[in-house]
Amino acid sequence: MLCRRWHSRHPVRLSYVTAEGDLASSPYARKALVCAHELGLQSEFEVVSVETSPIQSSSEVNLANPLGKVPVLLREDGPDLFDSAVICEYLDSLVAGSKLFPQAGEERWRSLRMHALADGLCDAALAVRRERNRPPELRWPD
Ligand SMILES: N[C@@H](CCC(=O)N[C@@H](CS)C(=O)NCC(=O)O)C(=O)O
Repeated sequence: MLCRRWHSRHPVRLSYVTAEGDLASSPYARKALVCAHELGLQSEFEVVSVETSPIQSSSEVNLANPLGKVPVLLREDGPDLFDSAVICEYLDSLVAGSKLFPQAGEERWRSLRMHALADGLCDAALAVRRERNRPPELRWPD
């Protein structure tokens, strides 16, 4: 656990991967944290750092998310939430009047389109990192 600050207005825990001291090596977790910052909610959370990957599972993460992936939002007043897109929308719903994700109309499709683009960038970043972590003799030449 890296951060034990706890503000109970929104009793939730945001859980994400770390590696070598990097606070948010998961791009999806980083995206959710950006939403939390944009909404002014960053100090409302206790952030828990958990190592998880396809070859190293975490029982804490598995309990909260049957897919075994981070980020997960642990809530005391409802089921834990995943994945990052759902967490981002949930965080948005906590702030009255501030809508990163408008509920209807063309603005909603615009924001969901941008979110899909962000997820695609996360997918690409993860694919690059996984490839770089493979032994050199097992990597694709380019
Ligand atoms: N679609 C998910 C993807 C989450 C994801 O792939 N997280 C990775 C870390 S970047 C993970 O936990 N991987 C563990 C595993 O694949 O077992 C989201 O948006 O939250």
